[in-house]
Amino acid sequence: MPGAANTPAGWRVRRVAETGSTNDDLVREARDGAPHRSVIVADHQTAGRGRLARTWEAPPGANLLVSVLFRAAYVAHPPQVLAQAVGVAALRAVRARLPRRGAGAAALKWPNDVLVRDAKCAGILAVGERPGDRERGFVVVGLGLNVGWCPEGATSLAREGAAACAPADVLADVLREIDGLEPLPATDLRATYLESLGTLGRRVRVELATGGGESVEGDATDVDDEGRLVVTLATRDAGGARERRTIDAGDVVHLRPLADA
Ligand code: BT5
Repeated sequence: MPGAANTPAGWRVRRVAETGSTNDDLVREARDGAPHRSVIVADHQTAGRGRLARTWEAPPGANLLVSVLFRAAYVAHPPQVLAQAVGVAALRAVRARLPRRGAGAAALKWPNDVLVRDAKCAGILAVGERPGDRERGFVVVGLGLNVGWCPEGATSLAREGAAACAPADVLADVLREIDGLEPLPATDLRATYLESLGTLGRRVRVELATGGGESVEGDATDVDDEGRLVVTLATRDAGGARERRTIDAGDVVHLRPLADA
């Protein structure tokens, strides 16, 4: 593939011209024993998946569509921490290609979206199986990163003024960044993730993944060790303390910063 020569050592990258979903393919291969650090990258997906059964769109050849496999035998971090590490790696890869002003405006949105000027440039979907099973357990982390194309309301490297580049070049950057992050102890990785997260300290609305259209609004104050977002509400409990909600899954809308709230 173009740029494949840049792939850092230790990754087994397989490129396919077209598939349904690189995540589905790699999960299947992982169950069959594919090795740690296997990577599938596609020019085109016909059934690209987002979180919560949504779809991920990209025209053939325009964007990075990739899944990476971490086997529990080789990496101790739980699924949400590996997803966070790939999110930070994607953010760094995006920042490195943006003109200086854009780089400062790039941040993660909980759980792992890469935003530039509050528009989505990349998203992550992690699928873990058999947690705690050192031999057969694994996590597949899928990353869709908009290089040359984005849908209405989102953004891409091209749209943000980055020099033209191939998705394969961005993949090499992302893998190199993961190389730097994966060996870090959990506490350092957590700190790096929290530093990268534009959501903390913001007024947010979270549309909950409960199916009933429920949402909560408040201040995003923490992400716990399980990767859940802690939102402090305006309402107070019987003791006068502000109530808190801990959220497993949902969609965050960044409202104004805390300072203006
Ligand atoms: C995500 O879901 O952000 C996770 C996306 C993961 C995609 C990768 S591609 C390689 C691997 N193989 C797969 O099958 N998936 C992974 P979520 O937060 O649910 O966002 C999905 C929503 O973002 C959709 O409902 C659209 O509204 C929007 N969307 C779709 N395509 C987009 C794009 N290219 N850029 C920005 N937003 C998009």
